[in-house]
Amino acid sequence: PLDREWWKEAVVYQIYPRSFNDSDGDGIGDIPGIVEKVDYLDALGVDVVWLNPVYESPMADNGYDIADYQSIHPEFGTMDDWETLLEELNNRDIRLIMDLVVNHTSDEHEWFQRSRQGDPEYEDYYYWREGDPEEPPNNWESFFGGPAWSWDDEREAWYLHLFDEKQPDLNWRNPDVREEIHDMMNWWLDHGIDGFRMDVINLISKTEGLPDGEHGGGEHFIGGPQVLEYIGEMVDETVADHDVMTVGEMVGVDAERAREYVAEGGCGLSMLIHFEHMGVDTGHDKWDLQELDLLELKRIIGEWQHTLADDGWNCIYLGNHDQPRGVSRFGDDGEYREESAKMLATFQFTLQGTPFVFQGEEIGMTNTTFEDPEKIRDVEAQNFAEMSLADWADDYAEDVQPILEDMSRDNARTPMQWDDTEHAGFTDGEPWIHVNENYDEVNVAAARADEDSIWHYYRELMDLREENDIFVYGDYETIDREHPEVYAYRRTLADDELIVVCNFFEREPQIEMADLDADAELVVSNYDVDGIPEDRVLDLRPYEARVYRQ
Ligand code: TEU
Repeated sequence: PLDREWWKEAVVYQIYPRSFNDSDGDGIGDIPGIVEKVDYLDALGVDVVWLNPVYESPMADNGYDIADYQSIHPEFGTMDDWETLLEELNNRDIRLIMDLVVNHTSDEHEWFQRSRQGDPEYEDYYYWREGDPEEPPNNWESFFGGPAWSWDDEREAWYLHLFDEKQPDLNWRNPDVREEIHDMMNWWLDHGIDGFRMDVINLISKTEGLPDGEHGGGEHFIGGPQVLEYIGEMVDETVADHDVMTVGEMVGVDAERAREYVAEGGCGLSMLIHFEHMGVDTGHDKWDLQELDLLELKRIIGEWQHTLADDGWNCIYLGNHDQPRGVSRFGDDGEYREESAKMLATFQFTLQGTPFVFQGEEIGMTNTTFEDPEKIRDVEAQNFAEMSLADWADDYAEDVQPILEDMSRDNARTPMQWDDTEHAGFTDGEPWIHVNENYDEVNVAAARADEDSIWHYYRELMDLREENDIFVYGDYETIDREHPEVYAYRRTLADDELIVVCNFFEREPQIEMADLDADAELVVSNYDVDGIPEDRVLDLRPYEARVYRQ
């Protein structure tokens, strides 16, 4: 019997609220703007919305710096607006999961304000170290570049921040901190949400004494000594009695490690967002873009598919608000934009796991341009540009701009392209970040009007997945692992079988599919396909994808 769960069968749609739809003309997307689009989400056919942070925040990291976990930032609306959103989604059988950001708060959170004043109740809510204001307490580095410590003049001490200096890390060793967080989570659960996406949740435990480390100190805070205990306790105290989904975002986790979080006997999460496949086209760091290593992609995906096959569950994504646009990165955003976006969607929807679709993917939104550094919005990209120009780059346009155009998180954060009117129909005001120039061609209205569009292709995949258990639950097996251009695999469930063939390149490779039946049924493809050749050698066109059933 299948180990059924609604969240295994669901398709999750990620909304980055700042860039989704602006209802009041201030140029910033908001919750009433999402409410205006619930029928859109329903028409697309998604089952769950994951909402990026909408809480009170000074917005140093677009809401991942939270000043109050139990209120909505006025730019996004009110708690009443949020209630309306939940109700309107639920009326359409769409569930809602919220972003839980508890590795750190904003420095403007009341806890930090009191902590920096030395209030005895709060003094140990964060990691403070006294000492020489010229020399940080250890050599840990921030994910956004530079040291992970800042000096606070008020408390006259250093505080730890693994991200921006406005994102101090919470001290999870302190039981009061953990209890506050559990209470807050229960408050949201009482409001009727269907789960959490847990931001960098495997960073919450740090090695006692905060010693120096190698490589920026990661070994002392990635999957730290008590991380399983803290997450397990959090699960027990909050979600355990609710039928909800929990998605841990985890840096530096491989499939074997993942079992400790999502498999039987682990700490109880439903699935996790890992980063392994985000490295298949980069070199020494995220900014160093290389050609896609398809064999490496097969190795990583295969490893995760096998390791979590019968115990645990995968989350399948190719892009989100922290990554460049999937079609620009793994496909082609020029001549073969439509074909490659459909191929990537085919791939995503035919692996075992829950697909996470990031807003705009369903219309093949692409990376954008940064010819003027004034267009940069993201703190990580800003730091990168500044540090590059200080360290090694001679010229912004020549050295920095091309890298940002490939890899900046802002690529994913340009406004959702609804139609071909001004600002792509996103706002009546001035958008907080520029709209991608291609909005007159790439937009929802055009995509919905064209039966062959990427949008309709996503719809078709969602129907297939809903109607056929094999898409969700079938076992996975790689075919022709060494083929350098084509990623092919088999899914099996009882005597049902799918054969998936994806060409990841513009080149036109052949692949021999010895096990393909002469009368296999073509279930879906991004091209018109003739019958199966007698010798079983398939000639594939640029970015061609086919799914057969036999
Ligand atoms: O991201 C975690 C994370 O590791 C990323 O910051 C990653 O290092 C970076 O984006 C690579 O470019 C989460 C959120 O998704 C992200 O938006 C936040 O900035 C970050 O945590 C801090 O809360």
